[in-house]
Amino acid sequence: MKALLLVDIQNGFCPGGNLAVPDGDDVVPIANRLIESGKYDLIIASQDWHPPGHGSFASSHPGKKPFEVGTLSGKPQMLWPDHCVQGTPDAELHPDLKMGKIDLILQKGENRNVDSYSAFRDNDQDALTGLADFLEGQDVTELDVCGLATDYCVKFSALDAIEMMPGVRVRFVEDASRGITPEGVTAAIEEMREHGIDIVTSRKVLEG
Ligand code: VGL
Ligand code: ZN
Repeated sequence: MKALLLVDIQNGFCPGGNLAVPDGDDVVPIANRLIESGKYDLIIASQDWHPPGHGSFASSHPGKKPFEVGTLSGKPQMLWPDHCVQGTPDAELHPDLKMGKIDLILQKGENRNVDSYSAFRDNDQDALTGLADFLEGQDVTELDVCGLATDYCVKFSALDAIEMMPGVRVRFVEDASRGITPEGVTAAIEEMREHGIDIVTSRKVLEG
């Protein structure tokens, strides 16, 4: 079985959102082509889904500003603007995303004491979302990962996929993804490549 994981393609990470990724909405038409390609048996979308006052928000840390590093549950934590708060428009998947063919929407980041970049488990690598068991239960052997943001949630999801599901071929679809900073994207791609993740274009996926 082949699966597609669409990471956090939400208003909050698109222009106008609270944690806008440059050109984040450019991934939407490309993701839609992948969704409608008929190449996938299973399509999963993750959704960053924070309670108000989440510990990753700079506003929860007196004196701290967004994009400074703070501490969360004793560990260094990048502090973000308030974003993707449960039930707000910022947290909704992008309205142009073809939702009809998405089989599962997986919400993450609900525990206010730990951030959860990966769609598989929280940043402490402690609490699992159940995604690995779900994919293995569906006999998924190939997983393509794309979305927002390359240097955070996409990278950590792809790395967890390869670590938690040995034997599954994992690919990162580069043009269906955007990152927060160019340096972050370059480093993330290198790190994914080093861990055995194939870096591909949507064109290659669609032609393959
Ligand atoms: C993300 C920062 C904070 C992401 C989520 O989806 O990449 N980044 N929360
Ligand atoms: Zn978040």
